[in-house]
Amino acid sequence: MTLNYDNEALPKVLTVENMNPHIREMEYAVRGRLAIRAEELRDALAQGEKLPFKTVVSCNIGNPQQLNQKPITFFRQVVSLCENPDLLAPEKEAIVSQLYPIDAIERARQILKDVGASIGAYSHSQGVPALRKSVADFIAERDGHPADPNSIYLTQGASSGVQNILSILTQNEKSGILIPIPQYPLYSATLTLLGATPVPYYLDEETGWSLDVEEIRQTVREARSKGTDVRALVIINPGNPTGQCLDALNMQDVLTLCHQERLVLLADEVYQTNIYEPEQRPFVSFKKALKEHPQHDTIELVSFHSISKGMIGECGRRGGYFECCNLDKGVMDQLYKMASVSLCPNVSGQIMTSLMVTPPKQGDPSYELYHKEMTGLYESLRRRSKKLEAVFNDLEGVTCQPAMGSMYLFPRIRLPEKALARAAELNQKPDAFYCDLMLEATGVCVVPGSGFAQKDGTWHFRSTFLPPEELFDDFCNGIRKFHQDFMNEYNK
Ligand code: DCS
Repeated sequence: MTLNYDNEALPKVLTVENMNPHIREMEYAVRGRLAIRAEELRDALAQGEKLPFKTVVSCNIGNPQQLNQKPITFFRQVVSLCENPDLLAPEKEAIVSQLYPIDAIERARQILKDVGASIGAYSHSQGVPALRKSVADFIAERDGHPADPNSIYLTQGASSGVQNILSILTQNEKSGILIPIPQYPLYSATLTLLGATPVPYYLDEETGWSLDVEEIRQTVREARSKGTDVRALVIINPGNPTGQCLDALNMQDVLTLCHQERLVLLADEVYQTNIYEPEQRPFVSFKKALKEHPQHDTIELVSFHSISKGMIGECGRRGGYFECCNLDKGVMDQLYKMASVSLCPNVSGQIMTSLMVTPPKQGDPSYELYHKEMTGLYESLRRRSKKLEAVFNDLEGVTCQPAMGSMYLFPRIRLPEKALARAAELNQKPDAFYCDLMLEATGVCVVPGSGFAQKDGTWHFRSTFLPPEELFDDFCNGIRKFHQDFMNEYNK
């Protein structure tokens, strides 16, 4: 018998046709086709190709440090000492104390003690207990209500927490999860992967992307009458891609709805410090709102936070947490089993999560610089959000709600008939057509609204306002000129 080792002749065992169909069907526009094209253009520029622009600007993703945002000094000082504990040896003290403030050195020592072994060792599957305790203390101080470290899971970004919670929540294809439209596509993608059913509810653009509880109730009842087992409600607050912040009264109504309709509430609060109208619309966590609700002992809530956003922007480090309230004890055990299969979240991400929740305090040697960096970044983000919003609202056929929070604007674009016809000819959605042309003309990569879903017949795109302030005017002018040229071309 002769064995055939000729690879060419053998069909592949695994093919796109026989792979997991849920993965094939999954879509994630934030890093989709346009982002891939942006990388090609970046390579072309690096190789000296002449294009109508000098740089590619990735406004498709909330990834601040990719756009030159500086990391917070204190956080990096502590993690660098944790990564290289040799620097903490007594004989190095004289040198190291010249390079690092004493509170960074002390903090690193404390963290290494808390972690116990090397940070290269697996930790507790839920996250290092002492680091979880620091998260619990932060929540208690933020909300004025206690938090239990045993109800907290440290995670690799909020993403892995959301994925785990959606997995445990869904039983089969009838299991339905209410997601906002527009939504952050982690939710739709994960539900596709799990073979469960997204149940869309719509945010109202005209009223600043507000959420109508009675409309959600109708949606639940309708979905249930058609056989969908609606189990949970996802709320992204502040919103992505829409930037709205919920008010406290509205939140109480949401909790009442969850109680009456028997829904688990998933509160995605990763943008909780990106709040740009704090007097008018301060951030209120759903944990705090829950504690002030008559059904505070029964409503099941999971809330998520991350080190990727805020002024920290440590996206690549993959850290975050979720807190569970009022979940069934048996479900909590199963959740622990799930986490244990992945052994543990990465320890560097856990350390950054603990630093996010225990920054230097007033009076500490690092406080002044920390405070200056944080407020500088915050003010700059706020200025950039207002500036870009004004630019969008000034464009012909464009309207844009302000970002009360988050890192994004989601302008609505009304495209001329001729542009709609051209997009149809190319078999493209009109917003994708517009965003493609913007990228090719300006190097600015944004995401078409269709990647987040939107009300039928409306078209949008999402842009971050993260390009650095010194380049921001050029960035705005590029968009302005592109839009004028586009309208001139298609309005003729
Ligand atoms: N939830 C929301 C609402 C998000 O916007 C993101 C990331 C996440 C969760 C997950 O982030 P981490 O896993 O990093 O914590 N936002 C993506 C986006 O829209 N742009 O950048 C990433």
